[in-house]
Amino acid sequence: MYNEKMLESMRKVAANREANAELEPRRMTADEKDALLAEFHPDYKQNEFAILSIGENKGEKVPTELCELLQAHSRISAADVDLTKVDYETDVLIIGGGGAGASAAIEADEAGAKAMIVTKLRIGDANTMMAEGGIQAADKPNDSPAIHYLDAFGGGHFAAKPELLYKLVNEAPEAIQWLNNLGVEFDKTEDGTMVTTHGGGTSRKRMHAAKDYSGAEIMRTLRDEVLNRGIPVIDFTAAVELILDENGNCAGAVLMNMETKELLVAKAKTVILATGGAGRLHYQGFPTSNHYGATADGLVLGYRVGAKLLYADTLQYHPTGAAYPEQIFGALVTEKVRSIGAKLVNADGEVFMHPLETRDVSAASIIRECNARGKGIETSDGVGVWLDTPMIELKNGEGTIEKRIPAMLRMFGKYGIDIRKEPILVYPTLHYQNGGLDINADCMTKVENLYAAGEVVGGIHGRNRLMGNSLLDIIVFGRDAGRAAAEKAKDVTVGALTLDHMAAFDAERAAAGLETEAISPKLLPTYTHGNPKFEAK
Ligand code: MEZ
Repeated sequence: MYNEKMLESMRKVAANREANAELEPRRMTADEKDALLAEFHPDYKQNEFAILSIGENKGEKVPTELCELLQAHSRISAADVDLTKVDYETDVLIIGGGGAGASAAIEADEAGAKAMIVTKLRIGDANTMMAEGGIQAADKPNDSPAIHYLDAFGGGHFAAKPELLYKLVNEAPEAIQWLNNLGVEFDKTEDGTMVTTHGGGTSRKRMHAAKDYSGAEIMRTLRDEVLNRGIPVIDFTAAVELILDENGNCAGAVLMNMETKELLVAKAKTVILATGGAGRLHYQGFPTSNHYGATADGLVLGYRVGAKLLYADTLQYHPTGAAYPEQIFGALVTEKVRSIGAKLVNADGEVFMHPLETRDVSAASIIRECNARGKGIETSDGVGVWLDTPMIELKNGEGTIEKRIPAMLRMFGKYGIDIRKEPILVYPTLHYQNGGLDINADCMTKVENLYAAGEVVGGIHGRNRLMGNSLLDIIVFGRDAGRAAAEKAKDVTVGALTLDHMAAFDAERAAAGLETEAISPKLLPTYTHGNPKFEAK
């Protein structure tokens, strides 16, 4: 357990708790934030990025690990695939079984299209399941989509695509109602009013939650709906290459059975990529809060057929990943812990920042406290700062933690840490890819009939995302993509299928003088003996 130095620091935290609970730390100015980010946020470490030599974003920088995958060789050779033998035929093919994929499938089905989900793991094995603190929607009298827009636009450094953010905030209240009607058990007061809280960077309380397992509750409901509707779900089957038709339109995917490695052909009128994020690439050696399959597959598949990326150089490091004990290193400690009253405290028991700055600013502030100011608490695995959880009950009364954040109580309780009585150690963890595939307001990429929804998309949030806007975007854009792809499918006649883009991409790589042995999509992370926690090769 804790060594003497940690215990001594913990005593300082306890001694200052009452005074710290009363403190109202000031928010940073815009200039202070800019300076902090430039010096301490991982996105600004130039040597961790590489320039793409081929593809639609040639000349732009992306994380080194992603660059390798985007320029890699395919897992298959075109000669291994008989495109005349079609194994599955559908109107709308949805690649990915998380919240965005499930929402898309439900709406495509609702619109009368034949929809089918393929997923390399099982439906619900996705980052949606891991989201904890809530989902934003401006549906209270003191709030509006316009205020929601301003919060998100500012939090994302004014870089969000306006037409996408507009849809996100305007369709949010209806998205909550849709989920509520499907059966999501949102937290409500006795009269049925939804309980809402703040998140980092929100000017109104608009975070709707199901305790601190909001994503799991939403995914449970969506999965039930998909299965109840009888929508086919082909699990343990990965998409390893997209298929175009002779006109250059997306027309399906080559699938690979994850166990037998058998290759299958899925032909479709429209395709939706809903493959999620990339945390398991462990950029810059960070641990991650992401699920096991988050390996940037959709970015690779889309990029190879000519889709464009937007802001692929910007990642989100959630400020509070568990830094101790090592069994849960990097696991998400929901922002809701701070929303309901816990503050971040350094080794000397000092509150060093406002607890609800936006995520990039909060993460950079913690990194500065530990690495430049020497005020972190050293653990066997690294360093962290305290998140003073007992402060929650000091402010809100006994029983609040069990009622509002029971999953946190249980996660730390398993290792003998009672978060009602002791603070916990946290440090930023790789949580979200802010960037991804560029889409238009109809959710279509640059490639005709190829749609995208969820974390694989870039541009909705700009260069930083606010808490709770991801659970929202998977629902809003999942549903929109499902409807749009179903509508489009009505007018599509698929031409002869081809994998010619593979040879073209190989030729471009060769012409650029690029030599690589890398193969993508990665599909699953590799954990080696050298660095069992984060190495993904
Ligand atoms: O939006 C998120 O990333 C989220 C809800 C995370 C959390 O802190 O709970």
